[in-house]
Amino acid sequence: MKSTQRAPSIRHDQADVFTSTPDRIDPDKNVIATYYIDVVEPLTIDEAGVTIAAEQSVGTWTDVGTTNQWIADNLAAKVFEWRYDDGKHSGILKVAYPILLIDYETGGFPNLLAILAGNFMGFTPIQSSKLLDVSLPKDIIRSFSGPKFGIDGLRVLIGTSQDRRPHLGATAKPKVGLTADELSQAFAEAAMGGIDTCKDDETMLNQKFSPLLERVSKVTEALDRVKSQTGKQVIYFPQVTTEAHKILDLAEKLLSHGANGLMVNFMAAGFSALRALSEDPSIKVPLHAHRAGHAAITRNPKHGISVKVISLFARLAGADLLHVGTARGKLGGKEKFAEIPETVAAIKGPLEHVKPVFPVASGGLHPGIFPQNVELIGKDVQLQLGGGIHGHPWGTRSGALAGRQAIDAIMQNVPLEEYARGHKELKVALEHWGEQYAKADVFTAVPD
Ligand code: CAP
Ligand code: MG
Repeated sequence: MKSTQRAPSIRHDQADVFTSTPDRIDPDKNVIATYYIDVVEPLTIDEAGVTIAAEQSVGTWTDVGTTNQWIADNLAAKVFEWRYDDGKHSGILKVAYPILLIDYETGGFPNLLAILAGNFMGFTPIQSSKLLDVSLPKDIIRSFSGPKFGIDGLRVLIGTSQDRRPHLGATAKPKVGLTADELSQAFAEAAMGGIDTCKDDETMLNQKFSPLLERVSKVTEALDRVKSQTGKQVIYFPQVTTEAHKILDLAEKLLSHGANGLMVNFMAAGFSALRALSEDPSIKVPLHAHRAGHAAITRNPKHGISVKVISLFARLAGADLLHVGTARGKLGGKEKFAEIPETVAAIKGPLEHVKPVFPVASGGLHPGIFPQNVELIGKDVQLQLGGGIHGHPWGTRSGALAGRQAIDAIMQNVPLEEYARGHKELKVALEHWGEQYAKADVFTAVPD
């Protein structure tokens, strides 16, 4: 078939098919992606933008006879704004993808990702490229249910709707190895100390030394026993992260064994796994979204997908709680001090009908560095501690007590050291961990 139409291709002499001006881009009719790109000379980023718009929509490396004018007029993505760094070979680029191009209804996240972060990321002349931000038209946002509980729903479950204090979460430590009995004892101790939630660690699933269903039954029973003494129901998020074809079945088993929450690592299982759980009407418990491994695609400042974008997608996919990083702790470089507020805004800010997500700060936390974390993230934060609870010199219960005391001090605007004078578990925690992760060294970042 020989086309008589002018065919959209990636050749720059036909760039007008794939370029536009900002005033002609309707954000209700286009997905707008912001990229950082870095290209080989003599290519400039705006020329490369044409290549991206073409490859990711209706062009390829040559004109093809199978195309037609309707395709060019309605489906071509368009580069419409760019900002050079030094020279013209790196900088920021905005591309608009017409909504008609995207099958968000059947294809959902896989289709969005294949378009927004697809083939071009490996193009020979584009040395690096990072999807920094995405703005979605209302019609696409409306196709996602988002979180079932979100911030307010979790606060109702936990009983903090009035005081709106930070929540305290415990993570199983060691990462793997405890038997079901040992872990249920540890979580019961943490519950006696005042945690609000507890969760498996992200590499635990159904290892032989701790069969998953037995673990869920035992932890649930232990937390129920604590509730009969304290009146407080702690939420347990066992891990449900598994293969796509097994995840709903596994969720059902965990729920039938008493789980009142579920944890999924959406970076390993995919956004669709999280969405499958959140949009299943029979799953009526909150979802803790872990992101272990995100750094493989987010950490390089010049290549990959930003934390902000993966967090926005996790919100759309239905995360009730989502890891956002820490203001002090064991993970992340200096870029996190800009990244975390942006991410928190993306997961809490207005987004049509989609509920705000509860941010989780995790990784090397101990009570002595709670204030910096609350200052950066806000009081809507779950302070999530593994080592910082189970590593307390007096044991897990004291670790949890110290965490709750630090939260009380923050809520009363009292410096931790002062509050610790009347609260011995906090005092011991502050003495034990001292300035670990509080000050800049090779193991932690602090703002300039
Ligand atoms: C924390 C943690 C979390 C990370 C995730 C861990 O344990 O359970 O997986 O914090 O990081 O295994 O390291 P500790 P992020 O409290 O003992 O450090 O939230 O940045 O995704
Ligand atoms: Mg972990």
